[in-house]
Amino acid sequence: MAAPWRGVIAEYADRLPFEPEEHAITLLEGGTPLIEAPALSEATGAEVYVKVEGANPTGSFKDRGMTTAISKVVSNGSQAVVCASTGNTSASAAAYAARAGLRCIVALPVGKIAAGKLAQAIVHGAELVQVDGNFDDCLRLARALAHAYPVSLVNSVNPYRLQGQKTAAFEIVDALGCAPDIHALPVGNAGNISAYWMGYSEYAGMTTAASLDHPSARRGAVVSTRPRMWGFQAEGAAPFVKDAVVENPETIATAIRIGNPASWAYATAARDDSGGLIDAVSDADILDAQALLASEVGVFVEPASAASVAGVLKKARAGQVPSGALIVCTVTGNGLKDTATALGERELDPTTVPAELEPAAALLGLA
Ligand code: AN7
Repeated sequence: MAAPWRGVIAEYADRLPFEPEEHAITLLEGGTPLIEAPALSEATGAEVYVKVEGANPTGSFKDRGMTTAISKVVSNGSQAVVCASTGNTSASAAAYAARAGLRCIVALPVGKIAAGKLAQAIVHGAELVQVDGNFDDCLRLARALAHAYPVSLVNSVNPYRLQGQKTAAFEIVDALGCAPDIHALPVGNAGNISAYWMGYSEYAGMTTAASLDHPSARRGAVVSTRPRMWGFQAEGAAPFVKDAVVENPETIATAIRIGNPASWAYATAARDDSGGLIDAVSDADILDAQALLASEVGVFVEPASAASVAGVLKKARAGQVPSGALIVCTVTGNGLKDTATALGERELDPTTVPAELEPAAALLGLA
């Protein structure tokens, strides 16, 4: 039997900037499923897999970067952390801070957080500040608090966040035995696309703009190729596509409702150095992709997560997906975080019958 998964810091210790004596704050994040998606392969003429990051302890990819960021905060002796969030960062920060016994302050855009994520922050004991503004305003506030007071910022501008998040690329190469031809993922604050590119590059023996100056980043090559990075934003929150800050971002995919991405330069480098692209998808396409993932692939993701799949389907419709290409789509967060959006206009009151065979069978059309 394979050894039990130990969390990303222990699993990739030789590639992360931690010393053996540093204590890892972990909830055994990572080691998430990489699932073949025949329905997507059929729709695109490619070979498509989904990396299911909703299987992480708090239900999103943020846990990979939070184990590293919070572990460093603890090593450095800080007692409190702060973050801005569209929901998943705060859920993850709250859980890891609770585990570490730290105070956790989160700044959230009022009224724009999915209910499940808000519940997570509250239940894990975070201190919430609702901001009358959007995520970009929240991040400005969080940075200012961390600058002026003894609290550590754990947004992805903290370099240890991207260090942890790069492990998802390692897992994909470890599972496939090679790098994919194309890696697709949603883009919000643009940390994750930068982190994946760093991970793929390190396995290929190369460094990137986002790499830390640490010897672990320069170990030998494991594979010789890297994927093209395909990032997808929501049309109403697409600063990369417009090549300008979006002052009032709007999308049903609240997780990526971000108009001024913090990792703008790293993500631009990831896109260009990989020969990739960052495009936008409509809210309608996002919801269609979310429904298709649920009904045909068997994976329930939150709306923002479906942007990666919506983007690949859009490119396939435009004839821009190379036939037979090996494609991995990261689906970043769990669908249970935002059931209201997923249910939308659907019928929620199935007909009631007595618990008896005949009426039930008749109703189901089985009789
Ligand atoms: C499900 O939680 O920014 O491009 O504050 O929750 O690395 O920002 C979340 C982002 C994609 C975008 N999918 O990733 C936050 C936050 C989901 C997300 C993204 C987010 P980045």
